[in-house]
Amino acid sequence: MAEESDETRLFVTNDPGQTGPVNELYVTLPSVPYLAEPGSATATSLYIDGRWRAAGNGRVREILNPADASVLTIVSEGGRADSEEAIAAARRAFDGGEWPRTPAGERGRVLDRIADLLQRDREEIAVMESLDTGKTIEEGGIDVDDVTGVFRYYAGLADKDTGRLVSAPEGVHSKVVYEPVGVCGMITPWNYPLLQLAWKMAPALAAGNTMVVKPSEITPVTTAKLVELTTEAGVPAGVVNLVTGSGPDAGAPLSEHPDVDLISFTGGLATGRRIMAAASETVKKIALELGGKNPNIIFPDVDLDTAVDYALSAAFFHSGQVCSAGARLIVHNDVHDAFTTELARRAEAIRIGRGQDEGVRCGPLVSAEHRAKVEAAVARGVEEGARIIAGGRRPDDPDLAQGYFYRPTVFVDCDRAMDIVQTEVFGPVVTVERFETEQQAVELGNDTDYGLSGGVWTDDTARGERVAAALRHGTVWINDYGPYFPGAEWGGYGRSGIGRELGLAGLDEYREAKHVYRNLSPEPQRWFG
Ligand code: TXE
Repeated sequence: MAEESDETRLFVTNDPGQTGPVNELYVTLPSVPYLAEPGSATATSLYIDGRWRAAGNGRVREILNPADASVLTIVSEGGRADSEEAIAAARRAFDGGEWPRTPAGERGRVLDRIADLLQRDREEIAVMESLDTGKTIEEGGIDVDDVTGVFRYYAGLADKDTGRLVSAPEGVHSKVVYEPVGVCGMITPWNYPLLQLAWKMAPALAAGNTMVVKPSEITPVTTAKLVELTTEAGVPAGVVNLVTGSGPDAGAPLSEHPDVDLISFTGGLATGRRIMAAASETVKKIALELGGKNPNIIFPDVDLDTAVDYALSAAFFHSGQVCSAGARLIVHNDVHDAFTTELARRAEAIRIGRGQDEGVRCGPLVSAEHRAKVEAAVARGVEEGARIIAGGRRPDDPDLAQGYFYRPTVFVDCDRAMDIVQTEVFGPVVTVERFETEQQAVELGNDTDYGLSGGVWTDDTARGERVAAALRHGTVWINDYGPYFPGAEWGGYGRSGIGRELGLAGLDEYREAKHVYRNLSPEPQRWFG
C-alpha cells in the first residue's frame, strides 16, 4: 500500500477489527456506543444529565448515507417528554450547578481541551461528517479544523472581558458585569452539523450557560460525538444535554418552554418564523440564522480565469448547500458571454460522487426530499424562462443511481423578478444576471429579502470598497468568496436573521449585562419629606 508516504490514508470499513499499516486509519460506524448498529431496535443517543439513554417512548430512527441510501446508524427518536427532561436537567445545572459559577478562565481551559480532543479525533469526525452529510472527507476535515479554531477563540475570550467600572458620581461605585443568560436551546441544520453547533456551543459554554442541543434529525452523528467530547473535556453533567429527534417533537419544546431563556436556531426561513413566534410567548432571547440568496458581482476588469474559479466554489462547494453560497451571479455585460461559457464548461467537468472517494469535489444532496425540492426549483426556473447551460439533471453514472446526486447547474437569461433568482434553492444551482453600471450592480445585489453575504470582484480598489459599503449584507468579500474567521461576526441583514454568531458579538448573545450600583455612604434623601 502507501508505506513510503507520510500521509495518513483513511478507509471506511464495517469490520471493527480491521487494521493496517500505521499510516492507514480504519474508521467504523458506529465507533461510539451511542450510535447503534444498522438494524438495531434500540439506541441510546439522548444525553441528559450526564447519561446516554434511549428515548422515553423507545422509538428509533434510521440515519441514511445520502450517497447510496444505505443505513449508517440508528439513533433515538426523542420526543417532547425527552426534551422537557433535558430542559429540566439544564435548568438544575444552571440554577444550582458549578458551571455558571466556575471562574471564566477555568471554563476557557475546558474549551481548550475540547479543541485538543477535536484534533485528536479529527480523522474519525471528518469521516463521520462525510458519511452523514455527503460532503467530502476533505471538507469534513476542514470543518473540524474550523471548529477547533472557534473553540480556541472563545477559550481565549472567556476571561478577557468580564465587566467594567462605569463612571459615577463621588460616593458611588458602579460596575457592569456579564453573566450567562441561562438555559439555551440550540437547534441546528443538516448542512454543517458540527460547525453550526460549535458556533453556538463554544460561546455559550465560555459565558457559563447550560444548554439543550437538538440537531437535524437527518444528521445527528457528529453532534453526538461533540457532546461526548465536551464530557471528556470536563464539562459537568447537565450542562450540555442532547435530544435527537424531529423538529416538531423534540425541537419545538425548546422554543416554547418557559425554562429556556434563549433559543439559537440555524435553518430555513419558514422554521425560523415558527420558532420566533413560539419564543415570543415567553419573550426568550433569540438568535436566528436563516440562510440567504447571495450576490456575487463580477466587474469586467478582473482576471476572468480567477473569477470563474472562485464563482464555481462559491456556488457549488458542498453541492451548494451552504447558507452563504454565491448562488446569484451578477456579471457585467462586457464579460458576460465569456464568463458564462467558461463557467458552464467547468461546471460540467466537476467530478461528483461519494464524499469518501478520492478526487470527488461534489457529494450528493443530503436527502431525497431535499433533492426533490432542488429539482422542483430548477423546473420552475425553466418555466419562468431562464435557460440552463450546464447541469439541470441527475448524473448518468449508474454507480450513483441510489444516492441523491444532482449535477451542478448554471442558469442564464435570468431576471431579478424570477423565483429562481429570489428564492434560496440550497443546491448546486447558480443563476446569472447582467449589469451595465456600478449602480445597477448594487441595486441587483440588494434586491433580495435576505442579506447574509455577497461578493464583489474588481481590480479597482475604490470601487470594491464602494460596492462593499453599499451592499446590505452581513459579510462582503472583495476579490474572494467564502472565508470566515472566528473573530469576525457572522449573521444577516433582513430576513437572513437576527443577531450575530462568532466574534465579540457572538459571545454577547450568550451574556446578560448587569449594572451593579453601590452607594458607599447612603444618607436620607427626604424626597417624601
Ligand atoms: O430546514 P429546517 P429544512 C434552508 C434551505 C432549505 C430550507 C428547509 O433553503 O431548503 O431551509 O430546510 C428543526 N421547532 N436551510 O426543512 O426545518 C429541524 O429538526 C423547532 C438554510 O431541512 O429549518 C432541524 O434541526 N425546530 C440553513 C432545524 O430545525 C424545528 C440550513 C433546521 O431544519 C421545527 C438548512 C420546529 N417547529 C436549511 N421544525 C442555513 N441557514 O444554513 C424543524 N425544526
